[in-house]
Amino acid sequence: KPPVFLRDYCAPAWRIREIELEIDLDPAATLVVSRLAVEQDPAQADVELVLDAEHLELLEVSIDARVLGADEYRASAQTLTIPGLRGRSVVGTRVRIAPEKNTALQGLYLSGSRDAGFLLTQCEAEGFRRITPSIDRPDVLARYTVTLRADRARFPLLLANGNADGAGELDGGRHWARFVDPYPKPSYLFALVAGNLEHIEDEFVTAEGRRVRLVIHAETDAIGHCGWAMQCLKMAMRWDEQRFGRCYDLDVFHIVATHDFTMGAMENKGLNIFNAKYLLADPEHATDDDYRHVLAVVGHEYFHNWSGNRVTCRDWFQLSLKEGLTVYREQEFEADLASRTLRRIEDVRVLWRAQFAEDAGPLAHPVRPDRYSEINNFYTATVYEKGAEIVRMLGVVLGAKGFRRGLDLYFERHDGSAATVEDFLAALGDANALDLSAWLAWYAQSGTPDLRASGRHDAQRRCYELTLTQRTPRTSGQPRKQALPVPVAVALLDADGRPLRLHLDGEPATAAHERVLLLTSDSATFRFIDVARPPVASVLRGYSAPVRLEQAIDAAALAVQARHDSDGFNRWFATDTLARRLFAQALASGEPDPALLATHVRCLDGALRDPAVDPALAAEMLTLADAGSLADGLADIDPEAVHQARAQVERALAIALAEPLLARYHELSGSDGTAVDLAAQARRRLRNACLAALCRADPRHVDLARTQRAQACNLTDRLAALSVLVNARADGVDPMLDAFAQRYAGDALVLDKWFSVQATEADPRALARVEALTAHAAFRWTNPNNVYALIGAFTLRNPRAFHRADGAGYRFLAQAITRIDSVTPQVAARLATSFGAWRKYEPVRRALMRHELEGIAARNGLSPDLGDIVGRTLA
Ligand code: B3K
Ligand code: ZN
Repeated sequence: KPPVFLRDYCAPAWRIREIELEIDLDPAATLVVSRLAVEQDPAQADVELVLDAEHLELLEVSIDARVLGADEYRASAQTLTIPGLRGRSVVGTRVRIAPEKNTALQGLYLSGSRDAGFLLTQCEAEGFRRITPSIDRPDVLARYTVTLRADRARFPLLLANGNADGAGELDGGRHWARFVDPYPKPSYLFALVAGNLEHIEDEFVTAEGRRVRLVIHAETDAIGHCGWAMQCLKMAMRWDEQRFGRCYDLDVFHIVATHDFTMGAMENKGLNIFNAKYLLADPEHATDDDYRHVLAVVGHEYFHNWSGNRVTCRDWFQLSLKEGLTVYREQEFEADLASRTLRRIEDVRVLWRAQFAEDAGPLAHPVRPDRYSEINNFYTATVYEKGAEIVRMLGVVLGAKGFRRGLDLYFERHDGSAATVEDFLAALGDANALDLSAWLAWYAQSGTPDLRASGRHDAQRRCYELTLTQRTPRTSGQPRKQALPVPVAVALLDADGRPLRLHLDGEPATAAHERVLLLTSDSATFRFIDVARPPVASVLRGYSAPVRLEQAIDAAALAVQARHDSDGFNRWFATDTLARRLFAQALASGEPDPALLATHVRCLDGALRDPAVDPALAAEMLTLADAGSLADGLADIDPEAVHQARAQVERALAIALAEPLLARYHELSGSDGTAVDLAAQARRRLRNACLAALCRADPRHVDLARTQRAQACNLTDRLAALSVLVNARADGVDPMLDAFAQRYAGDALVLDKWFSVQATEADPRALARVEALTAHAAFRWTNPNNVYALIGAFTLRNPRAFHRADGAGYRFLAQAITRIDSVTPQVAARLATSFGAWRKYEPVRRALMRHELEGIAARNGLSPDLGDIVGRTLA
C-alpha cells in the first residue's frame, strides 16, 4: 500500500448527510442495500465521487433511484467511482458479502459456529468499506437509519446503533428491526449484531434526567458473568458526569460480548462490542486482574462516547486525539475509584515496557504520525499510552479546574464534528488564556527524552539548586530533536522524609510542599531558598512526564524516599531505581553490591512489616521490572545474561527477606475467599508476591504452593500457585495442569490463562510445550485470544525461551506469523512487532532474527498489514 501523508490532508470533496441501510442477514450471503445522500463541496466541483469499497460483490449502482449501466461507473478492488456526478444526489448500491468467510474480523463477520454463532461488525479503522461502498473516512459524518432483516429463529436478536425505531414479522419466518441514530457519526462507529444471545438489563438515570436502558448481551454460558461489567458501566456513567460533566445521550446503551475479536473492545455509538476477556468476570472464572481490566475497559469504551464519538478525529493521524484522551480518562476513572498510586505504577510499567521500547526501535513514530500505509498498525503504545501521558502533563500544568474548563470548551466547540490535535490544544489554551502551541512538539516528535536531575545544596546561603537537563536521542526517521515542555513535580524531603515548605528564589513564599517546575529549554536551574540542610529531592512525583529520569542521587536518599515519600508513586519509583542498580551490578560484575543490597532489603522489609502500607503497593515493590524493561538502553543484549542477573537479584532479595515474606504469607492466608473487594484483592496480590518470592529463595516452600493450589477458592490464588509450580518444575505438575484443564474444560477464557501459564515458564524448554499446545483441542489459530494467550505470551513474556540461543523461538514465531497472516492479518502484524528490537541484541541473535524477518518479507501474498511491519522493522 502506498503511504498516506498528514501534510496531504484535503477536506472531503463529497460529504454524506444521511445513510439508509437495509441489510438482509445470512452468514453465507448477506445483501446490503444502501442509499447515501451525498453532497459535493462547491469549492471542489471538479472532483469525482469515489466511494471506498473492498471485498464486496457489487450487484447494482443507482443515482436518484435510476439504475446505472455498467459504463456509468468504475469499480476497482478498492473503489467505486461515479464520474460526472455534481451537487446533491442519492447514490444507491446493492452488494453481497459472505460474513462466514471473513476471518480477518474486519467488516461483517461470524463469531462462533456457522449454525449457532452470531453476526457482528468491526469497522474501525477501515472496515465499513467491507460492508457497503461509502466514503470511509472519519471526517465524513452522517445520520444513519438501519433496517435489519433475518431469520427469526436463527437470529432473534437484531441490533444496530442508536434508538430502536420499529420491528415486525416478515414472510418465511423472517423478521425485521429498524434503528435510528440521531447523532451524526463517521462510518468507523457503525455496528450491527444479529444472533441468539441472552441479556441482562438495568437502568441509569442521567444527571439530565434521561432514563437509559442498559443491556449487556452474551452467549448462554457467559451471561451469568456479566454482572460486574454492568456495575462498572453504571460507575463509569456517574463518574463521567461528576468529574467531567459528560452525560449519556441515547435511550439505550448496549454491550455485546464476543470471543472472536482482534482487540479489547470497540466504542461503536450506543452499541459497544467487547472481547469477552474484558467483559466477563466472576470469582471462579476471573482473576483480580480481570476484574480491574473489566472496570478499565468498560470505562474506556463508555468514555469514548464523548472523547471519540461526539467529538471525533478529522483523520487517522489524529488517532491519539481520541485514544490518548480516552486512556487518560480511563486512568483517572480507576485512580478515583480504586487506587491512584497503583494505577500509576501499572501504567508506568506498561509505558516503559511497551512504549519506550517502541520509541527506541525501528517502529518509532510520533504520537501524531506524519505518514502511514496501514493505519491499523498505528493502534500502538505510542498513540495510546504516550498520548495519554501528554494529556496528563497538560492536566498537571493546567491544574484540575483549568483542565476541566479546557475540556468543556473542547467538547462544546467541536461537538458533532471531527477535530485535530491543534483544536484540542487551542481549546485547552483558550479556556485558560494560555498559548499551548509549544505542546504540539510532544505530538510531532518521536523518542523518549532523557531527563537529568542533579541538585546542589549550599549550606552557607541556605539554598538548594536543582538543575534539570533534557535531551531526546535521535529516532528512526527523525534525526533532529528539539526541547519539549517538561513538567517536573518536585518536593524536597528532610532526612525523615517530611516534605519541606518550598520557596523558589524570586517568588513570594507559599505554604506549598510540592510544586511543578516547567522545563522548557535544554537545561534550567531552579533555586529554592531557606533550605537549611541538604534535602532529598523527590523529583518527577507521580511520574509527571514520560521521560527516562537519570537522577544524581545516592542509595541512602533513595531509601528515604522508599520508606517515607508522601508520593506513593515515588516510593515505588525509589525501590524500582534501587532494584535497577542492583540488576546493573549483577549484570556487570556477576553479583550485586552487598551494601546496596542491604539498603534495598531494609526498604522492602520496612514495607512488608508496616501495616500502614497498602499490601498491593508492597507487592509492587517486591515485583522486579521484567527483563525487557531492565534491558532498556542496553546494546548487544544477551537475554540469557539478563535473565541470570535478574534472577540473581530476585533470589538475593528473597533469601534476605525470607522471614518477613513467610510471616506475611501466613498472616494473609485464609479469610478472603471469593471476596473481590479492593482490600481482598490487595491482600491476595501481596500474598501471591510473597509466595513467588519464597519459592525462588528455597525450593522447600513449593509445598506452600501445593497447599494453596489445593485449597484455593478463587481463580487468582489457584493460578498464582499453579504458575509457581510450573516455574519450579515441581513434581507432579503435569497432572495438576491436566486437572486444571479438566476443571475449566469449555471455558475459553480460563483455558487461555492456562495456555499463558505454560507459555511463560522462564525456561528454554517452554518452547516445546508451546508447540505441543498449538495442537490442543482448545487452541484455534483463527481465534485472536488463543493466539495472544499462547504465542503472544511466549514472545512477550518469556524472553528467556523466545530468545533461545539456537533461534528455535524465532523460527516458531515466524512460522506462526505466516500461518496467521493468511487468516487474520492484523493479528499477524501485531505478533511481528516482537521482532522490533532485533538490532539491540548480540550479533548471533540479531542475525537469527533478521533471517526470520527476511524470510517473512520474501514470501508471496503477504498481507499489507504484515508487509508494513516487517518492511519498517528491516528498514
Ligand atoms: N477504538 C478501538 C480500537 C480499534 C482498533 C482498530 N484496529 C478500541 C479502543 O481503543 O477503544
Ligand atoms: Zn480507545
